[in-house]
Amino acid sequence: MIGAGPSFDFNGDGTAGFADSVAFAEAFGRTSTDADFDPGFDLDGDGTVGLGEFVIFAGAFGE
Ligand SMILES: [Ca+2]
Ligand SMILES: [Ca+2]
Repeated sequence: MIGAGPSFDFNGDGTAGFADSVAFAEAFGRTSTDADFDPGFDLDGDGTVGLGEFVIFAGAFGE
């Protein structure tokens, strides 16, 4: 369960789980200037996929 926080269900299977963590790991470190940047991973909207998302993800994972 993710609760009221941002959704980490990147693959749409209804839970935040291992497959989502893999997708996040692949996106981690990208910025809005990268061609393969996916804003769907930028949960805090700062233009990068980084520490802000990691903190949110760590809190959401497995709940
Ligand atoms: Ca999922
Ligand atoms: Ca971010």
